[in-house]
Amino acid sequence: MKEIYFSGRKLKGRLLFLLMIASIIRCNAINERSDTAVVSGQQEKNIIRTAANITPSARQLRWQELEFVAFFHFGINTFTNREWGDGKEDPALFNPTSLDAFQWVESCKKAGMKQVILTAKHHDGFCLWPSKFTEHSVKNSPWKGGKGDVVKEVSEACHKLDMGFGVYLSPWDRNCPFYGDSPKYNDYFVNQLTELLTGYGRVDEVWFDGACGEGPNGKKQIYDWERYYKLIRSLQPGAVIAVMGPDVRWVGTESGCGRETEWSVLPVNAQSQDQIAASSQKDAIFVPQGDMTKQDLGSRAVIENATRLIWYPSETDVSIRPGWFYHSSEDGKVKSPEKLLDIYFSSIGRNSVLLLNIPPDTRGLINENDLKSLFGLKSLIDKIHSVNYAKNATLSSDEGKIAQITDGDNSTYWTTTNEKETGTITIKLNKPGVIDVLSLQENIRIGQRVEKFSFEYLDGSTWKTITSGTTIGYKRLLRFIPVKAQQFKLKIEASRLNPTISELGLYYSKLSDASF
Ligand code: FUL
Repeated sequence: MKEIYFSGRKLKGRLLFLLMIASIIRCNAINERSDTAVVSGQQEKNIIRTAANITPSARQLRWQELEFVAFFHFGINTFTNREWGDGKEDPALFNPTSLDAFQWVESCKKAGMKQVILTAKHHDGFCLWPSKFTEHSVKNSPWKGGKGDVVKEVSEACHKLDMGFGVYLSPWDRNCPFYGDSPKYNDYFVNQLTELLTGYGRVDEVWFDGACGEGPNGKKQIYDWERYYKLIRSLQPGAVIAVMGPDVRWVGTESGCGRETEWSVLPVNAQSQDQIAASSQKDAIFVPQGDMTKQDLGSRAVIENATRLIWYPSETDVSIRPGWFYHSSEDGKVKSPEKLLDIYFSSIGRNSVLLLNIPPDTRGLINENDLKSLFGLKSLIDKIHSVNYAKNATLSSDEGKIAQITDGDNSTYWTTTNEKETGTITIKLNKPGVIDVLSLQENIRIGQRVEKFSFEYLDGSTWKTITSGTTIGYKRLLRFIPVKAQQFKLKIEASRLNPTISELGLYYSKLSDASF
């Protein structure tokens, strides 16, 4: 009895101890985010190991998988024929004759896009919703007798069509009299943000533009970014905050052309960012700083000098027309499907999300010319992806079984064993085939790792290089002159820890003239 009593107490004590340890581990797990890590003072090997294990947050992963997002630049500029309004416009000018937000969103869905972002307020301060905090808005326009709300119409179309919905809210405001009176404008901005985040259902992306044309003698507004971010996190926890935000980085150009070497793990060096992180317990917030236009943002040489690393993936914004807003003079200057396909390869194909602007016209419709190009692009993309020649091929590797890399599920993947940083995948077709596109994906759920790869074909008994690259990330697409062969080989030549490949596609775009 005694014995049992004692061992029972011991067991109870042990259980309590285990529970205590488990709860400590759990607390640490809650506080420890996988999308950021401190690396200051560490040795090179440890920094690379840490970088390889940084992964996207759930909201970043959802966003990355969208691949293709629409930007709608629409507002008072549409009716004044300008790109940057001065905030002095008469709201009476805003009068679309047949606005149909469903047409906008449905067209984007048909084109293969998964989310839209609307310019709820551009630099002119004119609000596309009837904000309580300004008179510069649709409520003082003749459209729908001042009872209209473009944000409502677009958000409802998105929710109905199962498309993501995002808002662009320009911090720079040329109409608001408080702009430059920092605390007062921050309150005004937070009030507007609150209206947008509480009145329109789920919001998936909040886009803060960094542009400000005030110049050296203009108004100086100190934005309370941390306050804005905390508000978004509490009201719309699933939304990514882009550009002047901690989740999504501007690729650094508006040409549609991203970097060939595009890392999603970047350093955050500024002291102030660590202070902000320390003051925020569970969800550290980093105010983006530094020059996003630099070519090398995440190489070993760059991250080795970092104090902290974060997952900070790139978004490529570009307009289908020369301008961001609609101008009838640009009706003949809409980018062709072929040009858009180049952009597709140099953005989505370079580890980025493509944010393509399609500005609705003065009727309040996506213009026919833009639709033609958009749908033209969609058929080119579909044509390329119609057959994945790797799907029925025999796949082998120096690491064994790899059937899961053509299953369309980017969470199943090939990798190496024993910390091997290189590896080879061989693809043998049933009969010789012609290909001119290689599509690769890493499993970013466990990090971005591949640093160098090459792709070869077997010519007789000699392996010859077709193409090569550096980073892969979420997706890497490469085009090349058509090659006819039966055997191909992907060689991962350098990686940060074990490389992964989650999907591999071999396609024939039939877009070049070469005939076989
Ligand atoms: C820039 C703005 O100034 C343009 O008007 C446009 O909105 C573009 C997406 O961002 O910074």
